[in-house]
Amino acid sequence: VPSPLQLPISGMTCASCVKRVEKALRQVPGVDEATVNLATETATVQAQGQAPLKALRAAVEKAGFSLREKS
Ligand code: 9UX
Repeated sequence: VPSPLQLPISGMTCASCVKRVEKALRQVPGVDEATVNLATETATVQAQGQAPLKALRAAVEKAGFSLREKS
């Protein structure tokens, strides 16, 4: 997965949601930084080498949100 990666996130409605998603993404191995824009519902993830999309998705879902594939 190329970095930085833009991930559309569904289900966030407040600043606390944003922080939860950022924290979850930052805990994925290989992720250097993750920031979430609530207005655009997009996470920007900086990762070294391969941060597997599967792991990023799992982290987002574990935090209680969902990830939409960009089509
Ligand atoms: Mo506040 Mo965000 O309950 O889910 S954390 S809306």
